[in-house]
Amino acid sequence: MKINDLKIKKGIRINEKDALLVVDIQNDFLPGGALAVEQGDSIIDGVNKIAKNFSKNNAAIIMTQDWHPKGHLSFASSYPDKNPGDEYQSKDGAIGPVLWPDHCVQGTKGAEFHKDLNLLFASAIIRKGRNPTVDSYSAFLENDKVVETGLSGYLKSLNIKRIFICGLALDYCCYYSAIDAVDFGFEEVYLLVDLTKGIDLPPGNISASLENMINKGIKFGNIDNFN
Ligand code: VGL
Ligand code: ZN
Repeated sequence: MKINDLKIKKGIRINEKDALLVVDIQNDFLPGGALAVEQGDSIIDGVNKIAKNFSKNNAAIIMTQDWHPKGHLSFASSYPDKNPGDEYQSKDGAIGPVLWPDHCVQGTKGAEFHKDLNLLFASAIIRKGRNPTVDSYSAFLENDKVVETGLSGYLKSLNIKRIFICGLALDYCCYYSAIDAVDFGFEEVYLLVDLTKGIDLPPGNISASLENMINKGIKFGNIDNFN
């Protein structure tokens, strides 16, 4: 499945039961960063625009920040004989399916939001991946599928029904957040396809994740199709 072949929902009207989830627009995921997503910087203007639109319509805006301790077990450098990009899956699912370069280490420049990302409209910032032995791609649930970040409860207490996801990376943090949003019972979950870019590791991962999202009932939007 290719992004250009997805069916895009038209005429979305944002309301106060909607939430925009802006995923990991941090220096390390942008060109020049440790785990750079190709063209990741090209989405920032659009994300700022859509955030302003959500804010104007009294919707919630949540940003996430990958926030690892030094020596995190998702880093290839934590193993004597591994390189970034190597396939690796821990038995409990906590780490994998690949290992990463050191990235988004707490307190470093790489972990900071990109300077052009407008944080003004965010009502909450969720930091994830803080457990040294468990990764957290999803904004809702750590990779062990047990420990929650608290985001679901937060959004439910705000009576949020629809979730719109943008940011980095399409096939990791956006993908897992979208799947979990459905599993946590939110009525409609959208990926904003022109406001996200993928890593595609292992190769083919973007296509496979789009396929899985379609099968899960996730919908697709873009910035031009909001009223
Ligand atoms: C991410 C890999 C490792 C992401 C975070 O934000 O998609 N990907 N950590
Ligand atoms: Zn990470």
